[in-house]
Amino acid sequence: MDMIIEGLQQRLSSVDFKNAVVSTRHLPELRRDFEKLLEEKSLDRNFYDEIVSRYGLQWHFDPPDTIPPAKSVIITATPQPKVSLEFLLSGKGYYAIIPPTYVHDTDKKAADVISRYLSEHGYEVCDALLPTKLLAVRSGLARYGRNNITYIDNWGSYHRLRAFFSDMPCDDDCWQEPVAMELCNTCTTCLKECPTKAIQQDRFLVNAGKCLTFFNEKADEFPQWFDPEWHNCLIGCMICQDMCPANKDHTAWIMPGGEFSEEETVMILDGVCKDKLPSRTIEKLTNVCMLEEYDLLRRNLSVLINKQKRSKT
Ligand code: B12
Ligand code: SF4
Ligand code: SF4
Repeated sequence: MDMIIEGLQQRLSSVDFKNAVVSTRHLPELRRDFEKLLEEKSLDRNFYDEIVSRYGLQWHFDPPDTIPPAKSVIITATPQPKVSLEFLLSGKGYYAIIPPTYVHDTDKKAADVISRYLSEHGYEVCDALLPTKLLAVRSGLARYGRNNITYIDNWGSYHRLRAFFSDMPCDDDCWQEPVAMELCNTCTTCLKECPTKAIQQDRFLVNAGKCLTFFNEKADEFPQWFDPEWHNCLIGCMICQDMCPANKDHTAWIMPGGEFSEEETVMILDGVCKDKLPSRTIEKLTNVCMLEEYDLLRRNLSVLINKQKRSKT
């Protein structure tokens, strides 16, 4: 392996990141992977347009010109736990889980470490908006689960991915066909347990238009067919990850993320405008990256609290 790339790996691993580096010459192939899904209609174009506009997915299949011509893509992964929040209401405590990957403060850490290291060698770095799961798997850093989420040895799916462009050359890489975990050949747990049947036998790609996350990450009312009992996290869903045997050593990894007083809980449930929240509430929500999702919390939290109330009676 190139000495500079090896040094980068060492620097990142000293702060608990794993990484892979691939050449930008593979980007047309990544673009083709996508176009194929649209051509085969595994991905409905209208639905995908909605996803693109909701998440601002203007993919950088052509690297931006903010740095000298990019020659490589660096993909990083860092372990991440679930975060648990407690909300007090009518003298009782209600719990809400934030799945791994929603807390994104590690992105800046990855960028800083890479940027510092590469500048020592005369190279630059910038963010890359690319399909990170596909990149992680094609670079050999991760493998897909049947649930469409990526898995990394020792971390399971409890990790956050990120991608960066650099002008650092990378002539030799481990670019490969996408692979799924061997365990998925004999397991159908996620297929059976997904409450909305978004994971299907006849296709690998998750049916994103059925996934709980698709609904609880947008502010509209839940659709008629949606059973509120399915909702299991403050945002997103953990069923296909927590039921997965490849995650058995990680599912209990939960970090406390803060407690919200009765007054704060009522304010959230009443949908008090974000800028009218007390600074301590803003701080707590910011710490777990939930201030940016504030508009979703009123509905999502109330569904969770009602579910817990039902199970307590
Ligand atoms: C849009 C989006 C969603 C949408 C739609 C997802 C989709 N598949 O279209 C919705 C809202 C449904 C969603 C849900 C979730 N998401 Co999301 N999502 C994204 C986002 C922003 C873009 C992903 C995208 O468009 N992918 C397009 C699809 C086509 O790519 P793909 O899923 O990798 O599909 C490839 C494979 O299917 C492969 N393939 C096809 N056939 C076959 C056959 C075989 C055998 C194999 C091996 C592979 C293979 O080819 C496809 C690409 O060509 C990314 C961020 C990013 N920059 O990538 C996060 C991201 C992928 N999401 C993430 C997460 C965590 C989730 C949730 C688990 C959220 C949660 N905890 O509640 C759920 C999981 C749902 C699921 N089971 O997949 C993480 C993934 C982390 C990880 N370790 O995998 C990301 C990277 C965000 C992050 N901040 O970290 N998500
Ligand atoms: S639950 Fe089973 S099939 Fe699904 S991702 Fe995990 S190991 Fe694979
Ligand atoms: S995140 Fe939930 S709804 Fe989406 S595929 Fe997994 S289990 Fe199904």
